[in-house]
Amino acid sequence: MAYDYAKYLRKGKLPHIWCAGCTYGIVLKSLIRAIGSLQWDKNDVAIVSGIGCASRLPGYVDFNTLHTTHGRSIAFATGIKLANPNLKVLAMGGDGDMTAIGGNHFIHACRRNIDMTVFVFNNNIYGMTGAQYSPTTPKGAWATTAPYGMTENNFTITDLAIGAGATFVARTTAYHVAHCEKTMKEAFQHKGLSVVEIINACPTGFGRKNKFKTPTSMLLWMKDSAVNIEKAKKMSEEELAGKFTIGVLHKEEKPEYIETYDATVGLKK
Ligand SMILES: Cc1ncc(C[n+]2csc(CCOP(=O)(O)OP(=O)(O)O)c2C)c(N)n1
Ligand code: SF4
Repeated sequence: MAYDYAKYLRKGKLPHIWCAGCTYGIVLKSLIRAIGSLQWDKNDVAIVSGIGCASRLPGYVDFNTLHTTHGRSIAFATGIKLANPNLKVLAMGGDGDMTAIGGNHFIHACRRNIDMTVFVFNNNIYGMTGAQYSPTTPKGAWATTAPYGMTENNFTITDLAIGAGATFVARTTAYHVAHCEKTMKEAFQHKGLSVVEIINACPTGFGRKNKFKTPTSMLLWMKDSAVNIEKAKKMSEEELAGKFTIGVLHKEEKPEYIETYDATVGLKK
């Protein structure tokens, strides 16, 4: 039987604005399935985004949602969680939103270990504003602001998150739909700050100018380049060249921010 996505969608907000071949729609469906299978009440979920193509996503889903300012979703989400710790809070945004203008909020959320989930939709570019390079644009890649090729070194989002103290860090892709849903679920169930980098395709802004002639070729690149972290442990450096890992890359238990705060100021014994 087909999955009933409709009960989680705001029909009045459709059709969506994403380009044909954009993978954000695939990820939106994974998100709905992940939350649906956890059987969370819609009213208990708050989804917050900044600005960008990725950040349009909460507008289409029927939860408590907030579309905020560029790079500030984590700050708003932190406020929501502090005001109502019973809510399940998800902050989401593109690589530009989360690691450029919102980079400061990102690292400090990881450091604090507040109990919420952060999804970074990494399409290697600023999609919405016309393909300017972001902190994840690979060296040498074309962008409107790097017409001769990107010269800066790029972030590895998951390394950044682990280094800053996030207690659950994972990577998945829009191609690996079942894996994406499973990883989202695991992140939601983790107590503390969880970060999931989701590799996405922006055929309009990135693909067609970076040797991906079709949206399909971008999905095939994800299929061919992703190696499960468990398998990667048994592979040599040469075998892993040009590949990236998917799966849970880091997981640990650490005191959660709100519980620590409440105990420290005497709100909870
Ligand atoms: C303060 C501020 N600076 C710049 C912008 C312009 N702006 C809107 S979206 C965006 C980039 C979004 O890129 P990314 O977060 O990677 O998301 P994508 O569109 O690729 O999903 C920028 C620079 C803005 N809205 N506000
Ligand atoms: S510009 Fe890129 S990220 Fe934005 S909707 Fe189009 S394909 Fe998707």
